[in-house]
Amino acid sequence: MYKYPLPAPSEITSPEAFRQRRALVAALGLGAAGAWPLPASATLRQKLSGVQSTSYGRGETLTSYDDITTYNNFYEFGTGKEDPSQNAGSLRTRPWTLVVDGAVRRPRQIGVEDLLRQYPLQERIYRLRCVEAWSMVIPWVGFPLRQLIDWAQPTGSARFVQFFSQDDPEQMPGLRRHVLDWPYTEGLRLDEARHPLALLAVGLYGEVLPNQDGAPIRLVVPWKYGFKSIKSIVRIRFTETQPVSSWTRANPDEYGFFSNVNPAVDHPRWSQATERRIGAGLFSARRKTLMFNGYGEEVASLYQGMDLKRDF
Ligand SMILES: Nc1nc2c(c(=O)[nH]1)N[C@H]1C(S)=C(S)[C@@H](COP(=O)(O)O)O[C@H]1N2
Ligand SMILES: [Mo]
Repeated sequence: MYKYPLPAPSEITSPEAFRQRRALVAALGLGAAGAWPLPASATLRQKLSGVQSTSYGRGETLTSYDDITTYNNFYEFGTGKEDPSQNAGSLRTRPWTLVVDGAVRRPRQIGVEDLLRQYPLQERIYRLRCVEAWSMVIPWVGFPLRQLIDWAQPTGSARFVQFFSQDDPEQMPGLRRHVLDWPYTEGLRLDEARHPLALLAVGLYGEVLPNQDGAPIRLVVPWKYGFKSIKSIVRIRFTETQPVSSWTRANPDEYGFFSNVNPAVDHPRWSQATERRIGAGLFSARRKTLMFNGYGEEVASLYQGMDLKRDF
């Protein structure tokens, strides 16, 4: 019923096809071969069907498709903001197998297409607040992570969920540089992961997720700093002990396990009190960052009794 129309591999611009097209453009005199503006990662944009609209974030001013897909953090494709849109064309997103294992009654491997047939897709507009003090408003398409967790049936001893990104250096050139301890990994407490706001996203703006935004499936946890929203997930593992995420391993003084958006806890090297909205213009006022990125009413109860300055 809910179709997930994936681009056939033949529809994705291969490096060969890109070079051929560039040669054609040059031959037709449409521009200098080196100046063709199409990024190498250009894929055909493809609409998702059967997407239910929801009231999440309705009325907010959306960040443009262009900004959402050209200003990215995805270190597997380079550390510059424009690197992912330039380089992520080499990621093969079909077929794609997701492994669900660890402390679950029903460990499995499932193809993304099959997974998507199981769950209705919803559109949800969420704010994304990066730890670098910028933010965007993104119309995601996906389904609650909780549905997949219930399907896997964690055992009574499961207390955390750990996520792993794809880590093939053939497809992800950034993996050759040891800027992080690969594969990129993140974790949530099981009750956080089961919170209704936590989303597994497969699209944005009603279309299949572009590679640079974490195709074919990525996490979105809107009350936490952007780096918790791990991209291009290949494995979800349930654990009894708290997993160590890539950013915490890289620098435990700067990035804690929880990483809830918190204007009262500064990053050691800069303030988290305000943020810059991408696309709002260079001279627009900075916004005050809200506790839990403004989702406190929904999520604050998860942290009752905790000292969020210590558990940052
Ligand atoms: N695998 C992986 N996931 C990742 C990252 C990354 O480098 N690798 N960057 C994170 C950071 S820091 C942010 S802010 C968001 C950015 O998501 P976007 O580029 O879709 O806006 O992705 C997060 N997920
Ligand atoms: Mo980020």
